Amino acid sequence: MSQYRVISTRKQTALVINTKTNEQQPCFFPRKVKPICGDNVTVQTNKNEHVISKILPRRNVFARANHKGLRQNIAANVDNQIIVVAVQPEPTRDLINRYLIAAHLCGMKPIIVFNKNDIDKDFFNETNSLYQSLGYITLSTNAKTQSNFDELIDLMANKTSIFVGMSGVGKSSISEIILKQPLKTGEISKKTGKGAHVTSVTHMYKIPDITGYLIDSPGVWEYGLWKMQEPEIAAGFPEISAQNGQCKFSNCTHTHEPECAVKQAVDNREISKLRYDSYLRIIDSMKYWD
Ligand SMILES: Nc1nc2c(ncn2[C@@H]2O[C@H](COP(=O)(O)OP(=O)(O)OP(=O)(O)O)[C@@H](O)[C@H]2O)c(=O)[nH]1
Ligand SMILES: [Mg+2]
Ligand SMILES: [Zn+2]
Repeated sequence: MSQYRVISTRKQTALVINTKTNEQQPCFFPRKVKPICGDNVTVQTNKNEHVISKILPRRNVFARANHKGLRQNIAANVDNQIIVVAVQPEPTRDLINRYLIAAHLCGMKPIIVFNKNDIDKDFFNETNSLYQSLGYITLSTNAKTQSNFDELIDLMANKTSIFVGMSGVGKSSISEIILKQPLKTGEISKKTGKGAHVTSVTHMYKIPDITGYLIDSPGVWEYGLWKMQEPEIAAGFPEISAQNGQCKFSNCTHTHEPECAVKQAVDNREISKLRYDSYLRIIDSMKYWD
């Protein structure tokens, strides 16, 4: 295990933390070394200049689509993906499912946080039941009164967790509660109801007391999945994966094929129609990259 971990990057410099002493230090890196937040790195010091010489093998990488539909790395060595959604701004309809697909493909444990329950405590009742029935961990929180964060803090102990979600849902507000330190948070624009994109860079923080790391990331309006094939998308739906081997065709995409066990399960109401329709829309959205 390396002694240095990348907190954030900006152009040709990175801020790193010495994981033994907790001291922070800016470093340069050569163009061919491309460190990202969360990377374990080796640092060489000559005179007063610190240079990242090597990135140690990444356990996993959280990514998203760039503007061309290619995988763009966001953060490395992440255990938990904490998906924050709020009563306001309301999540776009496939957002949670897109994040869950990424969690599965990137090898992170997803945790769904329904924040701002002070605005409307019943807003997410059905959504919450749906994801709980699928086996996901869900929490209902309120960052204003700081209520209901004990379970989340327990889940983050000794782990690296990234907060993801739309701008203005409360990622930084929740991070502040966990870190017990102020961060930049912002008002939602009265005009658009959208967040104002307060957090501008992906930044890792050491959590006091519970020895874990927290990564706060800038909000996105729509989280884009990079170009992927149907089986990868299906793998992000546990209820669809559960039907593996049951369809007539072994390469069934569960979209148009006859004798499809998934479509059967939707008809029998064993699989939620909401989730299946979302699966179809996400597959369809891949056309956008062609
Ligand atoms: N009513 C209510 N407001 C909240 C809650 N959590 C956060 N807010 C408010 O929502 C606004 C946005 O919060 P942030 O924490 O900056 O949101 P963010 O997700 O970090 O936004 P970006 O950095 O733009 O991605 C702030 O005005 C917060 O005070 C909550 O539980 N209830
Ligand atoms: Mg923020
Ligand atoms: Zn099928």
